[in-house]
Amino acid sequence: MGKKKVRIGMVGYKFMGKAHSLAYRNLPFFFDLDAEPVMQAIAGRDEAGVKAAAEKWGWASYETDWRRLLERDDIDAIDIGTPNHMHAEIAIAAAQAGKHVICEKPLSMNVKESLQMLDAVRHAGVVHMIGHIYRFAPAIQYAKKLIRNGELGQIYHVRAVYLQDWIMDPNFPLVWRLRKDVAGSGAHGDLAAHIIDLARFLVGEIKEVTGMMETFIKKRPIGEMTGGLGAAMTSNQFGEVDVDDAVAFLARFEDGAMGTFEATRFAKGNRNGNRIEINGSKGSIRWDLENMNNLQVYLDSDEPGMQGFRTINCTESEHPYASAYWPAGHIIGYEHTFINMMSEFIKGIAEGRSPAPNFEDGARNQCVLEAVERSSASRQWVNIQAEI
Ligand code: 4PW
Repeated sequence: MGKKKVRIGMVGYKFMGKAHSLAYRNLPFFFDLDAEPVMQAIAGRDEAGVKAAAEKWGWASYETDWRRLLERDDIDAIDIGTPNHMHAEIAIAAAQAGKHVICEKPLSMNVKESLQMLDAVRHAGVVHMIGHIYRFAPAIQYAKKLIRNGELGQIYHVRAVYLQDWIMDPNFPLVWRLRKDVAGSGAHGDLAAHIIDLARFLVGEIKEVTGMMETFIKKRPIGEMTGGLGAAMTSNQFGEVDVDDAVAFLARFEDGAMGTFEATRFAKGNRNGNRIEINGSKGSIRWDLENMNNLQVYLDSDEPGMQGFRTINCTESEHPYASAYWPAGHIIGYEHTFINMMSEFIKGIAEGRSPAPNFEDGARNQCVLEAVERSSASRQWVNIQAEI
């Protein structure tokens, strides 16, 4: 009997469309699963653009309206790689049409929408996932294993930053990622959402937060994203930036740990500096995306005189996902985190369960995001009210 086919309909063909397409295409190269993805159709509004993407990346067909993907009975799962304001509408409609869904982060524009999305996928009984890819780095998975096995002891500190610098030029245009009506927030939903996810994955739920948000450049020329994190001006007019350029917040975790989080697009020289450090009663770990195969580990149990942070290259068979690729020491990169995530999505569909991180994780994450926004406005600590 042949493998079960999971026929994918992808919405969006820019940065995330490309990353997800590559993952579906390469997945069978590296993972021998009971099911395999079929790149059935990709959707986007601009016909020339979406047609070119379909041809280049190997999609069997294309649509210029995502709703057509839901009407087609040769599509099993919808992959949402659009700007954030479209996530809820597409995900809810997909679930109602009986399609499994994977959605880029942040899950939606606010907690209300995220809860509606969670409700829709639960009600329809479809498999759901959210694209927090950094969990799928072997080093992060291994850190989780160390923490779960108690190697770090009781966790006291989580210190996480996500630093970028691609919008620091005051003439960098006002693209969708800088518009509240399309993105919901700025560095907060785009970057802080990732480090919140890493912290939730590695340490647990956040109980309360206090934060601040800042917009350093308040007006920018109108423009649009051109792919990746590139952009072009489309007019000489200026518009108001109504999202944050940077956010910082303190957090208390349910198990007593304290956390500091910072996400910014104004940290010169940091192209994609996603870093986390966790300190426990018996040890610590440090991870940096720009060196993503390495995990730094300190363990008290090391012999006196030999104690210190050691650097583990997480490419051995003990490191989750690593052995799907190359022999030890043959490193992997950013795109492999997408392949690892898609392997879980396809496996989840074959087995009829929603792997983590799923819409519940997305909704819990959104509760933290929204609490930080409320705290920044009120200058108060805010409890996380997760009605999930
Ligand atoms: O994962 C990151 C995003 O959340 C990406 O690598 C780039 O920065 C694009 O958006 C954010």
